[in-house]
Amino acid sequence: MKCRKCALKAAIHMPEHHLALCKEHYLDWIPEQTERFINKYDMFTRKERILVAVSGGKDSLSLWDVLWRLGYQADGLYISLGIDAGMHYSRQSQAFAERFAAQRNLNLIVVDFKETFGESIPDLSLRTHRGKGKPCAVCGISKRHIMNQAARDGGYQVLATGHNLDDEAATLFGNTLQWMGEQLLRQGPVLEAGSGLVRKVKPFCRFYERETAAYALLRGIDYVYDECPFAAGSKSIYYKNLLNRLEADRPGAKLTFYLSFLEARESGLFAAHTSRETVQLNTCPNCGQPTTNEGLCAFCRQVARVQV
Ligand code: Q46
Ligand code: ZN
Ligand code: ZN
Repeated sequence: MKCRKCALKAAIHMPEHHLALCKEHYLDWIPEQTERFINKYDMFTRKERILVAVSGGKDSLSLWDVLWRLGYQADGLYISLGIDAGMHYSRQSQAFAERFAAQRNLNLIVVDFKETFGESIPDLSLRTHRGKGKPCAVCGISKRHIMNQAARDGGYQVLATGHNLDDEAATLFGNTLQWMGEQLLRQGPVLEAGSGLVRKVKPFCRFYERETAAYALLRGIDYVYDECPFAAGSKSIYYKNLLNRLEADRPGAKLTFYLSFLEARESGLFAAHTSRETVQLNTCPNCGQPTTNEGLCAFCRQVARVQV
């Protein structure tokens, strides 16, 4: 197959877009498309400061690379979770994030969870959940808390994450299976700022995972290949596998699923939830972040249970 633009041998074929491109044109296409999505969804401008949450994986590092190439003011944030039993996942992924930033002379903020809060995420989870289950619930609350805190402390207007279309379609599928109206209303390329929460954006939400992986590979970005060891057996991976089977039979199905959802949401399908969405937010007396709780926010309660 030949490149649509120059007739050289194609490096990637994207049947869902009826498009094949050579390496050079693919490495131009991804930033062009990213810029188009940034503008289409009013994500941010070149005057705003962006904090990119990087995990050391292909999506977040590729996103940071693309924003850097496009001339945006983007710094990185790496949260070391202390998931180091066996394969040293956290140490490995931090090394990839640091190497990436050093190669490009970019600013990477590192928050070491254990150093800051006294326990690694798995240890905190063991204590607060009495050893049951995985640390993902504790991890999720903690990452959201730290990302918002770091963005506020650093004066960033926007927090960008590397979620791709496969991630978004799997989340959408899970939310749809249970018709979770509020979650559906909040899911999208942009979650506006409000009540102490900075704007959150997902500039890669329309790229398939194989497209971000191809970008990282062709750009020579080194990233951590292994997933977090606690990801195995998750619902999200199960949904991704189901959707991959659908996509294999019907190329473009995931993209249609996600884009049709955005259109439906835009035209008010979940609008009934808007009024219920205006929940009273309080300020956590410990960290100053917004919370629906009276008193300490969920994160500070979690940490407080360990510190007593
Ligand atoms: S939540 Fe769970 Fe992830 Fe945290 S413990 Fe690992 S798998 S990193 S996205
Ligand atoms: Zn070409
Ligand atoms: Zn708090």
